[in-house]
Amino acid sequence: MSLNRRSLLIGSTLLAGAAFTPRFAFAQAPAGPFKLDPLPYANNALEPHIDARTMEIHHDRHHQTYVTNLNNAVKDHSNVAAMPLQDILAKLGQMPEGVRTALRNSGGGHANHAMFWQIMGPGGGEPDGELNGAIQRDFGGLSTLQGRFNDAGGRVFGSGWVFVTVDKDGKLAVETKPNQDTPIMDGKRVLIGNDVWEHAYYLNYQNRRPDYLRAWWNTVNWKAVGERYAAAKAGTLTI
Ligand code: MN3
Repeated sequence: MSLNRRSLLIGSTLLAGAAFTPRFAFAQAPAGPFKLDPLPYANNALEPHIDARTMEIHHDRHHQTYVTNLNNAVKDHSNVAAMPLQDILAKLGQMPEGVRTALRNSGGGHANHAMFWQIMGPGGGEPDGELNGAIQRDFGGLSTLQGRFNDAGGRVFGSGWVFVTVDKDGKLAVETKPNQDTPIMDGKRVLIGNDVWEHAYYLNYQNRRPDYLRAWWNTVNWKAVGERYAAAKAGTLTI
């Protein structure tokens, strides 16, 4: 290796180290197979429907905690750590008993929130193509789907989620789950879901969950949902 090339490589390594050190120092996340992706838009991108402070706390603290606890749960179980999250969730009954509840709560929390950030975004548009056809076929229209979803989400007692599931034939259905459970635990796939834990809406809406449920539809990114629908039918949708 020439001296110049060697110097260049050392220089690059130092530069890369300098660039990455603050990020690791800030995140303080333990090593593990599961990662928190950054929000795919700015914290304030969903205002006025969801405020920037709620997004920041929800993503950077709540979701990070699920990821941290999930990594902690698998750290002494290398066979589980190597599994895709959707397989862990679909096979909870086969997971090591000592970490099964942690996998359920933190694994479910990671899957639910990763889906949640992905299906929201600014300038959401409206459902089209095959997805729109399925909504017409299974609900008679988007407003009926929204009404059933909001009613179901309003009836969740305590903390939980309301989902639209999609089966491999593309059929849609509304269902709810308590806590951080997900239809993935029943071998199903989630098209969309809304978080009805109070941390998702309390700063702006306090006890007015129905108002949050109605406003939330303004944040749905229908292009992303259409892609999830196509992936579900193709059998490639993971979480
Ligand atoms: Mn949440």
